[in-house]
Amino acid sequence: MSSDSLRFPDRFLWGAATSACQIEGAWDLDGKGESIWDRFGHTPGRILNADTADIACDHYKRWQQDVDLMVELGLGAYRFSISWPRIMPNGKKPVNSLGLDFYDRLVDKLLASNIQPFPTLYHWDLPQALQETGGWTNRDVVKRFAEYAEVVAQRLSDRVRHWTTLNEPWCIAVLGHATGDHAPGYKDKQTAIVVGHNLLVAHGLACQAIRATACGPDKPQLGIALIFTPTDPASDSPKDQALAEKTWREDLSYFMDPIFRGIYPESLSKIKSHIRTGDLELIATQLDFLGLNYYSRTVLGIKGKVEVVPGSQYTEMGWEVHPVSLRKLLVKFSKDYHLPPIYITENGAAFSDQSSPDGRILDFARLNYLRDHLEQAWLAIQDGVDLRGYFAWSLLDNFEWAHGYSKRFGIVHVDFANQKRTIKESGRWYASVIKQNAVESSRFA
Ligand code: IFM
Repeated sequence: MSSDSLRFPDRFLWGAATSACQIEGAWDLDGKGESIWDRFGHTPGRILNADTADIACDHYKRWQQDVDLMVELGLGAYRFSISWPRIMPNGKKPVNSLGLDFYDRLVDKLLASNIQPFPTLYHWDLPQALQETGGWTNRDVVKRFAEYAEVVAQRLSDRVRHWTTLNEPWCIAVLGHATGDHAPGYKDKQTAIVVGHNLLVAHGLACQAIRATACGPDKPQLGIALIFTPTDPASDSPKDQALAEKTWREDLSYFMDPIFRGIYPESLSKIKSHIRTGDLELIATQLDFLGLNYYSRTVLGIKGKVEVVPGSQYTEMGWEVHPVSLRKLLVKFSKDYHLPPIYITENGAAFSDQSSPDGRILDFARLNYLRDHLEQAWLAIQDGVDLRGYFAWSLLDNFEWAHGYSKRFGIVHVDFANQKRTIKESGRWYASVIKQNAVESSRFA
């Protein structure tokens, strides 16, 4: 190792992440129920190129080969999500034991391979049957979610220690219910606010259910994964600065304030009429870790217009590559809130990859993205942030929601015509980082 390598703390957890709907396929196999994303994907016009998640990476059938890939990468942890409609096809009991068996086998193989399982209970694939009664807009869903959490914990908590309740409630509320880009495709801001609250109550109840049920040798570690896209001003004019500061404050506090302070920020005053006695205490239930998902920042100019920054690099998603904001976020949160340990539960980039004549996948833009963000994560640790691990998004190229298969985030390439997996150069590089527990500070061209 060279003298200018950035060494991470001992026991730093190196992982990669996926989600059920994005990789599993087998959308109606072994008793799985329909999810809102199955319905969305089968509705013409919702997803680019009329792609669906029906087959995705066929992980439901190829999971053993995928765990072997994780071993080859040297992962210490694997963050995946559990498909609620696979476990409870109608969103409530009875339980589909074949669904539970799938995750049971996966957890066993991960542990046998020295890879810590890091399941997320909800990564957007609500059972369609629950959507028929209002989905996340219907307060009843919170009880259903807690029952589901209990069923999964009963089966897996003897072996699973770290649990994430929800992935990115902001996306579920806003993209699913205000802009309509995601399933179920609602376009109503007020509905999104109600959904955000119901999600948080569901999170709190699920934490209680897991704590009451867990039967492992160690106390379960509970967390939630939140996505943050901080805002910077386009210029140093006082107007731009004030607007960016306001947006930063409102966006970042939307979920952080209720979870870590037990209050909603002023900007969400419309939520007040939906809060029931005990909700805020439930939402602010003590957590064992915070999962932070970071991809990019937003730059706002006159009248709140999103500006493109000259000279900046943008990913295929149109997201600016801005690693410094990751450190800024980590440091700011650690100062502003009383936080448990943090894991970066997602970070990565969509770029179109090149292949070399000898079959290698040359994705140096992704490699540099990961490298530069890890450097900022390392700096945040030097600043005193209690960062315990990092999960690259994503293990595999996969179904990128409304973008279908047009955007590739994987450190492993998937040829969707024949499901062949190839570890990309970024994946090989990441494996060497994991092996050395350190990042070299040189860049790749
Ligand atoms: O693919 C998604 C993931 O499901 C949630 N976080 C952001 C990723 C990239 O868009």
